[in-house]
Amino acid sequence: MLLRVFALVLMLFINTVTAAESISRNACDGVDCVSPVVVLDSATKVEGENSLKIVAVAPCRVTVGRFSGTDFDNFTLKTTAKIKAELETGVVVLETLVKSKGGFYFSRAMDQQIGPKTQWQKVFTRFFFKEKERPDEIFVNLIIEGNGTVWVDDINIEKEKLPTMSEK
Ligand SMILES: [Ca+2]
Repeated sequence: MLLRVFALVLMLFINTVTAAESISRNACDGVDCVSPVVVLDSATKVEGENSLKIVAVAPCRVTVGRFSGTDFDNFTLKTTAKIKAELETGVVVLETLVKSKGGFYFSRAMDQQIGPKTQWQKVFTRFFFKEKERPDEIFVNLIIEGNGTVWVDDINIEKEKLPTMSEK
């Protein structure tokens, strides 16, 4: 009996709470509210014709490079990128995200954070692969922990052979 009364009170409470009034709405007919915005920038770059300019109004993670996997055999995957920041707040961190056997694994350059205001700087991450491991896909991401503008250019994926016991 007590349980029934409790259930009735709970239902009345839920009905009262769900009588909400919309105060703002995004009909998703445009991209004005989308962040970050990524555009090509031919004026601010370190190589080639453009860089990627990312304008974020809120903290976010954005993929700026996507590479197919390769066979690794006792190699280290080194990702390098050049980054420039004009953030209002916070920093930007380079991240390598590896998709392998259905899972995602990351390496972040936490010791090389860029920002809030920094000129072009080269940063890197390292990812160690054991023998016969093969990443399906490699993603290069920027984690923007703040808001403002970030540029990225000249992203490279390198394979570094680890020294063998006889080379050490
Ligand atoms: Ca470029």
